This record gives sequence, C-alpha cells and structure tokens, in this order.
Amino acid sequence: MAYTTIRTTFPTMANMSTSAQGYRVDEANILQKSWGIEIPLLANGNSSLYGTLIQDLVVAIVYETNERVHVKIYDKDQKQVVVPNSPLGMIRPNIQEQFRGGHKKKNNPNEFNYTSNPFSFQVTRKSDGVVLFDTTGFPLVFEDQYLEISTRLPANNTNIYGLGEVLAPFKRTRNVTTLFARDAHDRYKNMYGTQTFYMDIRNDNGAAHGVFLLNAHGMDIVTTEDRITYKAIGGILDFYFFVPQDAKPNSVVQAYTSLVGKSMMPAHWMLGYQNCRYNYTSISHVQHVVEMHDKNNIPLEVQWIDIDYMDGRKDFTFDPVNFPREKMIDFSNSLHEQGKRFVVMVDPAIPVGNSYQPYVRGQKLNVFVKNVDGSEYQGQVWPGYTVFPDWWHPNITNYWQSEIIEWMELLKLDGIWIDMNEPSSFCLGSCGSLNNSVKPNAEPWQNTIEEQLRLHTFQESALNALGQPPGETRNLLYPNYIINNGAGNLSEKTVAMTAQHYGNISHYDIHNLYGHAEGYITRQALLAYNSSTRPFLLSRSTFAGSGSYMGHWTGDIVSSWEDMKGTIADIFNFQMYGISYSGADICGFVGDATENLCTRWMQLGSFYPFARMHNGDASIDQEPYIWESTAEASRKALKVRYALLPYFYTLFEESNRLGTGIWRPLVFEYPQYASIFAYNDEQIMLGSDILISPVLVDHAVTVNAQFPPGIWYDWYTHDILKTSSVKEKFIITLDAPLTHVPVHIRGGAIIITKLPELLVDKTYATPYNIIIALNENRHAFGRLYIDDGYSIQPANKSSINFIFTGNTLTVNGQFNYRDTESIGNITILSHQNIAYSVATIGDKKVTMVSNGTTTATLVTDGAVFLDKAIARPNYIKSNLFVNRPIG
Ligand code: MIG
Repeated sequence: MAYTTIRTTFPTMANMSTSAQGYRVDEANILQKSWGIEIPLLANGNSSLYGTLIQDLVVAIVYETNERVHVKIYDKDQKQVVVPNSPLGMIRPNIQEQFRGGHKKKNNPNEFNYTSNPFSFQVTRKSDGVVLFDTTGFPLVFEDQYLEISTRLPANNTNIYGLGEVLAPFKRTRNVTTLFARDAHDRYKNMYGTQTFYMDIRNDNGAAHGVFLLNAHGMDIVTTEDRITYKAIGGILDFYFFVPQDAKPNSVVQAYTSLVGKSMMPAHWMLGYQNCRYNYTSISHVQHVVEMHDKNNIPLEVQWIDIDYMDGRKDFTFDPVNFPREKMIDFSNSLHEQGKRFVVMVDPAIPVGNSYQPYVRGQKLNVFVKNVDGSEYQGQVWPGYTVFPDWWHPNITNYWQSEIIEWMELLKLDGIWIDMNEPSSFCLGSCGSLNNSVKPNAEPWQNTIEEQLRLHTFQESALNALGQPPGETRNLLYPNYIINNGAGNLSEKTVAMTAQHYGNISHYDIHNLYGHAEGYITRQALLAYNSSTRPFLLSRSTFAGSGSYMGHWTGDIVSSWEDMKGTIADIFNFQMYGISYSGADICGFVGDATENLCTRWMQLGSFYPFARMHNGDASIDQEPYIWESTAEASRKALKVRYALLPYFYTLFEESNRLGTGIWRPLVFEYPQYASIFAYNDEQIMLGSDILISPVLVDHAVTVNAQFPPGIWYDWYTHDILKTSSVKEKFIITLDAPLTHVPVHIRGGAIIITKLPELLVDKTYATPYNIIIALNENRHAFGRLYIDDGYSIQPANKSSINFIFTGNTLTVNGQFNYRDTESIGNITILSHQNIAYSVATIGDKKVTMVSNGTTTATLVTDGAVFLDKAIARPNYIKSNLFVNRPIG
C-alpha cells in the first residue's frame, strides 16, 4: 500500500461498529477459580472489520482489592502483545500469578454481571446500585489489529476527567482522544504521552469512580454525552475499575496509583523556582542570566541548559566555542557554591559515527533498535542520523548507566532532562541507513519541499522493502483501522512500526512505552550514580505509572493566554495520573510573551508543583526580571511559594505515600457540588487548604472566583471573605491588580510556613510558623511532614498533627526528626473578634499580639521546638475569644 493511499478522514471514528456480531458466553466452560472467575467467549460469526477476528476469548474477573476489580478480556491463545512486564515494574501478563492476591469478592464494592449472548458486562457499585460501566447493546470487537468496546453513560449526570495526554478543557466532553505518543503540542490531538485512565464524578451525588485500560497500543477513545468507545489497534482489553468505599475523587486517585505506582518523592530543592531557555548562546550568557535573578532578588534554585551546550547537538559533548567543557564544569561548581543546582538535557537518540564513543560502545553492546533485516535502525534527530537505544535490551542498563554516570560525575549534575522520547525522528523509516545518493541533508528542512517529498517517497519505499518481521501476520505499517494520529501514518515523525526491539517486539507494540521505559532506565542509572539521594528526572513522554520514576513538563506550549489557562487542566490531569511533579513552561515556549502575560503567568507558575520558566529558541527574552511588573509580581508570588514550602513538601509526602495530587480542581475537593464545580479549570486547590485564583485574561484586574461555602481568609491581609457576597454558583469577584495574585486559606486549616528566602535551604533554616485559620466552630487541623529533604531512606522523619479546638492547640504525632526545629510565630485567624490576649506555652505565660479584631499572633521567642515536649497535653493553650461575631 502506498503512502498516498493513507486516508485523512476517519469515516468510522465516531461510530461504534454496531454491525459486529460480538461473542457469546460458553456457559458450560465457565471456571470458578480461587482467584475469581474465567468466562470463555466464542465469536458469533467469522466476519471481521479491520483485521483478523479472534474466535476464542477469555474474560477473567478478579476482585483484587477492596477498592478495585479487574476485568481482563484476552485472546485464549495469548498471542496478542500485552504491556510487557519489564521495565515497567507493574505486575504483568502471567494471569495466574497476577490474580493470586485476588478473590476479595465479599468485600469488594463492585459487582460484575454479564449477559450471555451477545456478551456484554456491567460493573455495578454495590453501595448505591449504580451501574458504572455497561457494555449492553455494544457488541465486543476483538481482532488482532482492532479492538472495540463501548460503555454507556447516563447523559447529563457524568463528568469525565482524564484520557490524555491532551490539550483540552479539564472536563472531557464530546471528543475523540487519540493516544499515540507524538512530538507535538496540538490542541485536541495526540501529544507526547499516553494515559488511559479516567475518572467519572456523578452530578447527582458527587460519587466518583475510576477506569483504567491497561493497553499501550495506539487508540482512539470517543467520548459523547452518553457513551465512551475505545478503539485500539492491538493488545487486549485489560480493564481496572476503582471504586473506593467513600467514593471520593481523591480516593479514586489513591486507588489508581496503588496499581500503577505512587509519585516519586522530590528533594527540597526541587520545589524551588527554576529557569531555562532554548538558545542561550553561551555559558557567559547563562551566567549573566543567573546573576540577573540575584540582582533582582528573584529566587533561582536551578539553572538548566538545553541542547545548546552540545557539540553538534550530540549527547555527552560540549560546544567547544560557546560551552567549552572546562567552563561548563566551572559553571556547575559556581552554581553549587551559590547553593544552586544544575540540570541539562540528554536526548535518547544517539548520533551515528565511528568516532563518537557513545555510539561505538552501544554498538558493541548491541543495544540499538534494529530494522527487520537485523541492520541498525537509523532515524534522524538533532545531531543528524541517529540510532535509538532499545530500553528492553538486557544490556541497556549496563550501557546507559555507564554513559549517564560518567556524565553526572563530570558535570556534577543534579538531574537529567529527557526530551524527544516519543520517540521523535524527523525522517520516515531508517533514512540514515540509505545510500548516500538519496540521503537528505542532516536537517530535513534544509531541503526544498520538492526534495523533501522525493526523499519521503524514497524513504517510504525503502521502509516497505524491509518487509514485516518473520512470522508477523499483522500489517504493522498500514493497519486497516487508522487512528486519528496528528502526524498521519503511524511511522511518521517517529520510529517505524516495523522497527525491532529485543525479543522480536515490534515498535508497533511498545511505541507508547518508549519514554516511560527510558525514564525507568535513566532513573536506575541516576540511582547507580548516587544511591542515597533522590534522583531528579524530567521527561516529556509518559505512560501510566511514570510518576514513580520522574516528573513531567507539558512540552512546547504557546506564549498565549489560551495556553496559559490550558496548563491548569494539563497539570490537573497529570496529578490524577500520579505524576505529581509536573509543570509547564512558565510564560510559554512558542512565540513571544508580553509583559502582562508573563506577569500573570509567573503568578500562576509560582504555584506549579514543578515551577520552571522555559522559552523557545526563536522567542524574545522573558526571564522574570525582563519586565518591571513581572519582576515585582514574581517576587511577591514566589514569596508565597517559599513561605508554603513545608506545606508543599507535606503534600508531596502524601502524594508519595497515598497518591493524591498536589494540585486539585475544586470538584475533587468538593464533589458534593459537582454540578457547580465540574467545569472549573481556572482555580487551583493546593492540597485541601489553599485556593489560588489566578488572572487568566489580559488587562483584567478582577477575578470571578468560585468559593465553596465556609470561611476563607485572604493570604496577604487575613481578611475574611464575606460569604454574604456569594452569588450564584458561589462566585465572588476578587480584586487582582497586575502584580497581585489572590490566594486564600480555607477556614479549618492549619498551615505551616517558613520565612521566604532566596534559596530553599535558607528558607528551610528559618523557624516554622503556624497559621491557625478557624472555621465556624473554631476548629482547625493541619499536618506537617519533616525529613532531611534529600535522602531516599531518611533515617528520621517527623509526622506532626496540629489540632486546634477549645482554644487549645494540640500537637501530636511522631517526632523523630531533629529536636531543634523551632516554632516562630503562631497566628490565629478567626471570624470572631479575639478578646483575650494571653496564652501559655508549657508553664510559661506568653502575650499574644492581637490587632484587637480577628487575628492574634503569638511570638514564641524561638523557645518552642517541634519535639516531643510540644506533644504534652495543653502545652500550647490560649484563651482568646468572646463568642461575638464581627460587626
Ligand atoms: O524539537 O531541546 O519540548 O523544551 O527546548 C525541539 C530543544 C526539541 C523540545 C522540547 C523543548 C526543548 C527543545 N526540544
């Protein structure tokens, strides 16, 4: 089939294949196992839609845990390629083994039911009898290269979140989501990573559940008001349903990450503000940029360098003129002397060349991806023709570890940034291994359009000529069902689908796992380099569970108001996928930022879980000191971030242990108001206690923000939000002049802060301050986690609860971290006038400084420590209130 025959419209895409005959249950052969049930299915006919029909299927149902049921529909012969065990670290395909822990039907909140002919199934939540997943009326299609299944949704009652990576509003509406890793940032189209998890929050009662399809093949997922249809081009239908007992959205995220992995624990410094751009022209340019941050009193914790430092953009080399080796080493040292950190980019593609040692060494170990004929697959990336490390090869750990360790040691790096790992390749097929007369210039865009087309045709026929791997019956290059890939054919702009990985795995079957696997292998390398401190790794491509290895940034967003707003939904999504350490290029990558945009973006980005400015090679400068209002706004917003570092860090510890996100949409925290908050992807809850209401519109100086009922305190002024001004849908208009970003504390929270300094360590060296923000009942609660901030296995940790009730602050928990962590100020925010001004700490009477109205501050003189003493009953006691409302 010629390239030109590839369809660009998708006639079947939005429709289900209702004409399919489906399957029937082979009732006589149902097996009740110790771990669940196995239901054999037989095809009802032999006609197929897009490939070869698979006649015999098995549906295995396992009630795996008290909050999850596993429904796995697979081919009886197990010929379909499933998500491989390694290097995923997830429990994979051996079903018996996988199911051994199962059989928890009695306690399982789900019930699985099926209809025999045509086979369909329903997953029902027992507690309220609500059907969560229902394939009734949609015949199952199971072919070697086409799998289709649909579930019915109750129209107007569902809110679907997830299914990415996609640039779209947070609440998914009528849409086709294509999942096929691609080097592009493109609204509604497939992007860098693939995430097949979704959450459904129901409007009527706020109950949430989650659904995960473990399948790494390319697919389209069609969502309409009353249906979700999956259309995958391979693998099996391996579903997990998450129904936690309390049906809360955050619990669904916890249940999902219990399967795929919890987010990695960042070190303290990773929470600092970071700077980068593509096209810093020399090391002295970068030095100047670092100095300018200092001069302008803008905190800078980490300076990054993009591929600019490389010689000819080859990994592990230095541009001899602009970024010479010695100067790079000096730069790294000087950053470290200033208490700052250094991260650089390493791309997966390795340039071909017999004098380039990383290539030679990889060849010796045989670790590069192959063509069907066994020759080296040579694509094209920044440095010209390149090979691609095969992360599944048994020698790969050995290879990548020695390259990475040497590099880390040489530059004393604090982390690695992995880009282009979709994987991205600029030509079609193994263009580098073609003969010279048809080789294009090293960079395709140096050729004329006519030349590019001619080369493309040639590359395509060369790719076709390589043929299919031995024994392959599928059509890997031109599957009949054409997913809505933004790049066109599956092999465009990436490694060809017939390229071979270790163990005769075709790229077709693991394409979506390439970046995830690189992340896993790179993390192992970083751990081999330094096994005691937490590795730092940022990846563009991700898969389910990537968060336990690495962080993620959202790629090449545009410096526009629309894209700035879009980062909120993007980051909400990645929190839900368990990749908590995520962020977007502050002030945008493509195109030029303006002062207003960058000022507002710094206010938003100051609260990204991963807060880094990054800029494109052709864009004007946008560092926070470039414009006056931006500098001012950055200093103010980053002060809030740094004050909140203990709060952020505690959230990250919870994310690492429980799986919950750092950023949460209001609907996750207040699902009881789902119908009101469902569409809100403009405000951010930082954990449960801080609400950020950024300005997302040019020239706006107010924000129409939603506030759940209750008491909210202004971060800066401690003013109480007047609930009487709450209008329809809890909307309150807040003042937000250009350099101000509204931040509120939830009444009922105790927030532990630090005094903001320009570096994370310096900030951490200040005492802990306690903000007690009372609710209507004059209660408040907060938690603080402390460890050394960098160890993988910290020897000493403190996990401290702060409870305020009955005018007494009770502090309890575990106090194993050092005893010298002192408490500075204790501030009480109340909705009632504070009348008394006396408190005791231990047996000391202390005076509270009160403004006579609703706030009071207790100054400890640094004599109170977060040690066991503070946990004594009534250790901190105050008597503050008259029960008289304000006014
Ligand atoms: O194709 O390394 O998304 O952050 O600056 C461009 C250069 C390659 C894409 C990344 C971007 C990075 C750029 N890279």
